[in-house]
Amino acid sequence: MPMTDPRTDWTRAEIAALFELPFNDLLFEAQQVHRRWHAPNAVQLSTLLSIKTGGCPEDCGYCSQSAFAESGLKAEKLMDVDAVLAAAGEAKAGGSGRFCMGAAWRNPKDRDIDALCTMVAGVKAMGLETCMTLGMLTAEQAGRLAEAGLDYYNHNLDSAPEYYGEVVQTRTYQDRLDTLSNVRASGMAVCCGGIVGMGETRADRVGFLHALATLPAHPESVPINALVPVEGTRMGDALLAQDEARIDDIEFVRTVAVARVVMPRAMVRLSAGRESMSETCQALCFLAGANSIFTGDKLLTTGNAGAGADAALFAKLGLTPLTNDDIEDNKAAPEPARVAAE
Ligand code: SAM
Ligand code: DTB
Ligand code: SF4
Repeated sequence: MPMTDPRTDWTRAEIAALFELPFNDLLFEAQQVHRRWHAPNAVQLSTLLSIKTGGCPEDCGYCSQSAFAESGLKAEKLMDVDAVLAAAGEAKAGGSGRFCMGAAWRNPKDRDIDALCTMVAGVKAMGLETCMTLGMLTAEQAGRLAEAGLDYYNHNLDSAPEYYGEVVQTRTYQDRLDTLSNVRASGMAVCCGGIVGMGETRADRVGFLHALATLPAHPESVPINALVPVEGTRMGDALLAQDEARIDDIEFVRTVAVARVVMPRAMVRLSAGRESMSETCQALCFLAGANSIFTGDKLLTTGNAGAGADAALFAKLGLTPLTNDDIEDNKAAPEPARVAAE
C-alpha cells in the first residue's frame, strides 16, 4: 500500500457506519489498521501526577476538581519543583516512559510559567517524555513550554460539539479548539481525546470522534476515558443514582476501535475507568487498537488499576511496554513500521 497522510476529511456518515459494523468486522478492520502502523503487542506506559489539585473555576460536570462539585477534595497550591521531580523519578523507576503533569486550572497564569518550565526541563533531564495538561494556553505560553522541552500537551475536546453544553458551561468548544491550535503552532505534540459514558448518545460519540479525526492534523495521542463516577459531581451522582446507565462494555470497545480506524497513526490511550473494567474488556480494547495506558495506582485524584494488576494482565496477554526508542523509530520509519514485536 502506498504511504498516504491519514485522512482528515471523514464524514459523520462514514464514522456512524463504522460504529454500525458487526462487532467482529469492526474489530478485524481495527486490528488490520493497527498492525499496519503499530507494534501489535506493545503498549506505551505513562504516569500521571496532579501538580495542582482542586478548586478549579470551571464547571465540568464529571470532574472532582471543579469548585462547583461537592467531592470533598481540598484545593491545593502548585507543588514544589523538587516534589514533582521526586515523583517523576519514582515513575521512571517503575518503568514509565512518559510523565504527565496535570493542573486544575482554567488556564495557567503567566507568573506560573517559570516554575512549570523548570519542572519540564527537570523531568526531561531524567530521560522521560514530558506531558502537561493545564487548561487553556495562549500562543505565548505554549511557545514557552515548548521551548522548555514539553513534548506533549493534553487538552481534551471531551465530547461532540452538540453535547458540550451538557458537559461544561464555563467555556466553549471553540475555546478548546483555539488552545489546540496554539499548541500545534508551538510544535508540541497534541494529546486530545475525551470521555464516554457521560449520558451521551451514540450519535454524540460519532460527533466526538468526527471532531478529532477532522482536526487539521490528527492528535498524536488520543485518550479515551470512561467516566469515573465521583460522588459530589453532577455526572458522577447521576450515574451512581442510575439515572444514567454505565457505558456498555461492547459500546466502549467499539468507540476505541472506531478511533483506531479513523486516526490510524495516533496512540490510542485506554485512560480513566480501567480500575472498574474487567480484564476481558481491557483485552478487547487492546485488540481494538488501544496501545497506551496510565500506570500506577492513582490517576489525578481517582484510583487506577495499579502496577500489580497491570503486570498480571500484560503477562496474561503477552503484552510488553513500548519504549520511547520504539516510538522514535516508528515516527522515523519511511514505511509503516511494526516496532519492537517482530
Ligand atoms: N484542567 C485541565 C483541563 O481540563 O484541560 C486538565 C486536567 S483535566 C482533569 C484532564 C481530563 O481528565 C479532562 O479533560 C477529562 O477528559 C478527564 N477527566 C477528568 N475527570 C474525569 C472523570 N471523572 N472520569 C473520566 N475522565 C475524567
Ligand atoms: C486524560 O484524558 N485522562 C487523564 C489525563 N488526560 C490527564 C486524566 C484522567 C482523570 C481521571 C479523574 C481523576 O483522577 O481525577
Ligand atoms: Fe477544571 Fe480540568 Fe476539572 Fe474541568 S476537567 S473542572 S478544567 S480540572
